[in-house]
Amino acid sequence: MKLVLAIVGNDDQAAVLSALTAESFQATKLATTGGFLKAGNTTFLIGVEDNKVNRVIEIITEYSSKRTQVVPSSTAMDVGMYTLFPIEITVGGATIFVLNVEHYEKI
Ligand code: 2BA
Repeated sequence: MKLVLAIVGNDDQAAVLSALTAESFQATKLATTGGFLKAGNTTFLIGVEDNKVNRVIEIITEYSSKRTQVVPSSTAMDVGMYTLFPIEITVGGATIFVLNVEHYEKI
């Protein structure tokens, strides 16, 4: 058995959790904070049989993979006015650890 520990962005956590539970994977969701940005993120603990680890990673990748998004940005013009223009930013992504589980039981 393995423990998949996945850190995903808060924007993606609901979709990841829905997809995991739709396929009957059991997950625990922790509210966590990134050490670098000090912004909230979500850590999932998912205990699975070895042969299902790849499917769990596929789901997490599908719903939290890095993608680009176009958002409006503004710049000041010399005449004291602002103009809006679109910029492309990268959002999403996940950090995944797979740990061996030495012992597992439910009491
Ligand atoms: P990511 O590498 O995608 O990491 C996203 C979040 O995943 C991290 O949030 C942290 O909560 C977790 N994480 C990533 N790698 C980890 C590891 N080896 N062990 C435990 N947790 C881990 P933040 O720490 O707030 O980092 C946010 C983003 O800032 C990172 O995105 C990375 O692009 C950048 N970053 C992090 N540390 C950096 C550093 N020392 N220098 C430059 N950029 C850094």
